[in-house]
Amino acid sequence: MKTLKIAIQKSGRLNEKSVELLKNCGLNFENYKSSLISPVSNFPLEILFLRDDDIPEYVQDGIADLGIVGENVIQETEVEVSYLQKLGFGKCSLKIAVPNNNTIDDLQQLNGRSIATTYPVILGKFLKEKGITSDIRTISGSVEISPGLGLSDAICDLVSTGGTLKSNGLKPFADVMSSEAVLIGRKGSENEDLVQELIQRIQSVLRAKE
Ligand code: PRT
Ligand code: ZN
Repeated sequence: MKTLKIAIQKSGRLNEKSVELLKNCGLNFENYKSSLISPVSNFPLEILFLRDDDIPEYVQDGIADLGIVGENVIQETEVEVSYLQKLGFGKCSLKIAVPNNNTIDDLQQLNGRSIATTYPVILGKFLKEKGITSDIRTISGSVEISPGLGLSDAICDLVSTGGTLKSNGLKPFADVMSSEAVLIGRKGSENEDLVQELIQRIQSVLRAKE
């Protein structure tokens, strides 16, 4: 029989909840921090532990049949995958934020301004839809310190509690997208019996939580 592969985050904000969800589905596997692949002893499934950024492409290319990753990462990588199930954790929003003392109060005022982000694809599409031309500065992290350093007028980053914005003297200004962890599959994988079986187990775990 075929063995499915599911890719989940190795460490980070989605790791623990992803492992918990799979365990609650009755899947038995070891969760060693050092291993990159863990076989499931009671279901034809292997778990791949990866950086979240790599998960959408692994699934698109069929190296993994399934993946658990934030919608923000899927949209940013522009892959062709099937959305199978929203999972209800890892909730956050991608927001544009500006310094507290800034008088920008209308999206159009972002015209000609610079915005630092690690999400240039999603931000670029959002601004284009609104007819705004800003200078998108792609950086790889610590986005929230960039206005204070004079590197940009605004930022576009993920927000959950809002604490990080606050402690960096920034205020949310516009919502770009909301996101949560989702189960994705290789295109067409949803027609396979094993994938259906797993989706059904996940859905009953989610229903039991309601
Ligand atoms: O190592 P790897 O590449 O796998 O992980 P990562 O460091 O890229 O991602 P990680 O673990 O930080 O986040 C994984 C996913 O969790 C994200 O892609 C989102 O889908 C989701 N998520 C939910 C968040 C947040 N909430 C969140 N608050 N991801 C990041 N943040 C950061 C945000 O960037 C900012 O720095 O937390 C800070 C803001 O948090 P608050 O609570 O102060 O608003
Ligand atoms: Zn990442």
